[in-house]
Parts: sequence; structure tokens; C-alpha cells
Amino acid sequence: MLSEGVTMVLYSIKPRVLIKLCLTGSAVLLGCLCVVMSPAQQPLKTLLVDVDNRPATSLDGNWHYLVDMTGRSLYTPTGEVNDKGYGLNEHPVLVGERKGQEYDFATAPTLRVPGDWNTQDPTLFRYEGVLWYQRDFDYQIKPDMRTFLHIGAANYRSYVWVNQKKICEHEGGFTPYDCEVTAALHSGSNFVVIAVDSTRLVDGIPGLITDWYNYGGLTRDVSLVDVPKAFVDDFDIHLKSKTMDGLAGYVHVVDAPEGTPVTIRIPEAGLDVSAKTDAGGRADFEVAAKNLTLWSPENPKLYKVWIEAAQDSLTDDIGFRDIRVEGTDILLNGKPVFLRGVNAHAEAPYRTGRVDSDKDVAAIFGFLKDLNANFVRLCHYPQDPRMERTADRDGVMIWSEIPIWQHISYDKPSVYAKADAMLHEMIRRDRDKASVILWSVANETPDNSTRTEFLKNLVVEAHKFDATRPVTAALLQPNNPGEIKILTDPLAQALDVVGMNEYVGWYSYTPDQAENIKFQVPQKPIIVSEFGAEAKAGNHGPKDQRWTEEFQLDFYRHNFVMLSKIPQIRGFAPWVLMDFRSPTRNIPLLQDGYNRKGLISEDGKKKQAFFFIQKIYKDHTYGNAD
Ligand code: GCB
Repeated sequence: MLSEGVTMVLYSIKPRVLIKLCLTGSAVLLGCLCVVMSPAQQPLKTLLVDVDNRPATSLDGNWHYLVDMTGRSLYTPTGEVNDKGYGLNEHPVLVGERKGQEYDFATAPTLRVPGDWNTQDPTLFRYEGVLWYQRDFDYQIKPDMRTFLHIGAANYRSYVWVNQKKICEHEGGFTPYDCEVTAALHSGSNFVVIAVDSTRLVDGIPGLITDWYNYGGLTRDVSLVDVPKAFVDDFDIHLKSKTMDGLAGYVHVVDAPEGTPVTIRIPEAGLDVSAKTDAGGRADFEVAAKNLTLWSPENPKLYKVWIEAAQDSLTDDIGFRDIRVEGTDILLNGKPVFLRGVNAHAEAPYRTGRVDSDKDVAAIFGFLKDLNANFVRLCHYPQDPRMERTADRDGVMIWSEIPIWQHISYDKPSVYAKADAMLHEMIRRDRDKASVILWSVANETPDNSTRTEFLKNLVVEAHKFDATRPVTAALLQPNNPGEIKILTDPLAQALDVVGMNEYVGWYSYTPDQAENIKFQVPQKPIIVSEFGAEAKAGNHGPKDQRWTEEFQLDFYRHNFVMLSKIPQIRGFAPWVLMDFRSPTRNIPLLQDGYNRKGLISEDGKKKQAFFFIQKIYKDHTYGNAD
């Protein structure tokens, strides 16, 4: 019999990678299969799509925590997971013979979940390592139901115990996972323990270095979700590309016998579709739908959709729209669209820390609206799903990215398996969101054949998993000498839309020199996925003085002129909406641990450049802003 771990691997690793894995020395042979045993290579079998619309018991709130600086209670000396550590949630023996380890959650302080630990307790501000969470909860067993523990995100590796049983583990700090806990629960008082390890890893994604803060912890919502024995774990309902005269997709039902009826109803559109599951639990469907109001930034129409299968039923709010590339154009519902955007990190406005609430998200979307943006690049990792839900409602188009940032271990099959798992988790979570128009596989990666092969495979995988969206990546700016910059990165050929980051006038040249620079870029739609300069809000001076608002403004004036000469440009994403915490920004008084390229400071002060971009986005006068 195959172990559950192997079944999980088969679920999402493509055959080519599996063969590669088989060729590595660290693989474990299992019949004709072999796998490397690490959390990310055992992608969890279940990932509940549309989970935020299912009835759930929230486990958000205060959790006890204990810091485990050496990781001794989580890992054995040889690095295996210690099953008998704090996960058992034992208590010290005060009278009689000593037994067990020295810890006690019952009397430990608490942290708010969701929330990073760094900004909740000053002593944890710079902490990277293992931290244990614990909480009690009441639960009543429901006959004929199964229960999943849903974890919106835990950065970076996490390990789960319920009532002393080790349940699951996950690697990846920005995507959700669901673990079945049915067999571990009982009616009455239960407890869950989760160890989160935020240690950066040379073979992690991202790798050791990032220009953003490594906030650790249970950073997104945690809940218990009850579903019937056979349940819908995944579906995809989208507008038929090009013809736009119908809907197509599938509903996947776990543990349903072949032939299980599935219905998809959209009463407002007069649609009631029936289909039947195949042997794998998947029911494909296609239906004519001529009079749909299509989703767009101008009219972000969402339809209430009901899905029913066996005893399970759920609803979603879905927008239908077509997004595709033709020549050098990006077409939204068949019409060329220009992306007036900005980059946004998941840094909470005003309070800093990781975005984790409706309030944080509302503040970010307020700024986007104010800027007259119709597009946001959510850099550099999948963000809180509230972002996509809000964008669906507000009519903002989204670029969503997995955290492959600059250097990771491109030469290791085990790292490819992690990237592949993260890509699948991102797409699964958000393919029901009309706002997401681009999947990005990476940011600013080195141009060499190992990297190119790695990322090209991910692009193929993204297309295979979601044929309805273009795929992109943010490439490094060309840095050849001379005034004509030629983008030669071969990865561009594999992309539908090419993202180009450039910092002419900040990391090289002076702002006014930018106007002499010309770019040669592929005949594809180009998004300038980053360009920007630092300014400390309130710091004023002559325009050639770095870190002043005047310098930043001058940078954008010249850059828009330079960039607007590139005929293939189909969108702009200045770097970045708000100042954000970064471990690499260490100029006291000017940076103080913040990347200052925000158009807005971390505490909400708009800089001069914000108003400049606000105006040219309103007037559509990019490159002609004076
Ligand atoms: C980049 C990176 C981004 C950095 C930014 C900067 O090219 O993609 O993550 O934060 O430049 O400010 O240097």
C-alpha cells in the first residue's frame, strides 16, 4: 500500500520532476516511485477552495506561545521532527518524580492569531526561529461529517498536533493548507498545538535573502471547517475564452462514487447546469451563457454561484471575464487594456506588520483608489485572500506571484518541488477570483540555463493548471553598456506578458539621464513591474538630493518620459505603494530599517510623487506629465 505521503506527492508533482527526484541520491525508493521526504514535497492532499465562504469555527484569537530558540523541542539532533515535543501539551509535575520536558502552555503568555509575532511582542521583533502556539477549543462531533483544520498561512514551516496526535506539516509561508482532524477530535474540550519555524533556508522559497521583513507566525486566519463525507474540495468556473458565449470548468468531489450528480446554479444568469463525476471525482461542464455582464474594473460584476454535489453545497461570488494576450496587447473581454498600477507588499498600513485584517486591506484599497489605479502587483508572494476578494468587488486587476525572489537553489529538484507546490496552492486558492489576471512565477532571477529551465517548467505548469490566464515574471532590467538597453533574458520567450523592473535614475544614472536611455524589448506586452526611488516623507531639498521627496518626484517625471517611448508598454507598476520594513535598509535617520521607495510612508503620509502619479493616471498622460 502506498503511504499517504507518497499519495500526496503524486497529487501534485509532475512526472518529469518525479523522475528527476528519482535520480537524486537523497531520494527514497518505493517500488517504482521515489520521493524526497521533506514537508514541501508532500503537498497536502486537500486544499479547500472557496474556504472563506464555508461555514467555519474560527480559531482566531489568543493562543498561548512558547519560544523555542534552539528548536530542541521540535527537531531531533539530526533534524527530524520530534513527535514527543511540545506538541503533546503536557504540564510540569510539581509533586513526585520529575517526568517529561520543562514547559507549560497553560501559564504561557498569548499572541493574537492571525498576526505575525514580531510586531506583537518587542522581545520577538527580531526573532527568527521556532515558536510554539497552543489553544484549547470546544467541539461537538457531528455524525457523518469530516473536519479540516484550515491554516491561511504560517511562515515558514509549520507542524500541527491535535490532542497529542501529529496531524500534518507544511512548508511555504504564504499559501494555505487544510489538514483533516476528524479522527483526532472528540466532543468537549480539545487542543491544537502548532510549531512555526520562520528560519530562512538556503533551499527555501524565498531563499536566505529578501528585501522584505521575515515576519514569522500564524499570519492568517485559522479555522475548523466541517464538510460532509464526500465534499467539494476544488472547482473552476470561467468564461469560455475568445468566444465568451458560455461558461466552462469543473467541480471536483472527494470520495464521491463515479456518477455523483453535481449542479452549478447561477440564478441571476438563469443558469442551472448538471454534470456527473468521473472515476476521479471530477465533473466537467460547459454551458451556453450569452447575456452575462462581464467583470471589468469599470463594472466589477459578481454573480452568486451555488455548487451542489452529494451532501455538500457551497456558494461563491464570481466575476466572469476573458483575459488574454494578442500580439503586444493585453485584452480584457476582447478590448485592449492598459494597467495603471503600483506594487504593494503585505505590510499593514499605519501599524506595520503583516496584513491580516479587513481594516488593513481596506486601507490599502483606499490608497489604490485614491491613486486612480486599476491594477496592483501583489509582490512578492501570495497575500491575504481578503486582497483578492476586495479587488473582485472594487474592480482592481491583480498580478499574483510566488516568492521566488532573486536567488534560490535552482539546481535542486527538491526546491523545484517546493516551487511547484506553491504555484499550485496559489492558483487553487485564487482561480475563482476575476481580479487575478496574471500569475507570476518569479522576480528578478539570474539569467542562466539552470534558472531558465526551472522557471520555464513552472510556466508550463501554470498554463497546464490554469489555461485561462497569462503567465508573467518580473525580469531584471537590461544592464548592457550604452544608452540602448536590450532585454535579452531568454525567459521572456516563455512568458505571455513580460515584466521588466528598472531603476534607471536610482541604482544607476541620475534621473535626468533617463530620458536619453532607450529600451529594446521583446514583441510582447510589457509591464514595467518596478521602477522607483527612495524618499523619506517630509524630507525636502533640491531635486538632486537623494532621499528627498523632490528627488523621488523628479525620478518619476523623467522615468515616465523614458518608459512611454517603449511601444509595447501595457502597464506601469511603480515601486512601491508604501514604505515597508526591510532588514537590508540600514541608513539611520533616512531609512531606519525601511525601504523608503513608497509613494506613501508607513504611517500614511503621501509623498509628492504620489500626487504626480495620481494625476497622470487620472489624465492618462504618462510620459507627458508636465
Ligand atoms: C527590486 C526588488 C524589490 C526591492 C526593490 C528595491 O528590484 O524586486 O524586492 O525591494 O528592487 O527597492 O531595491
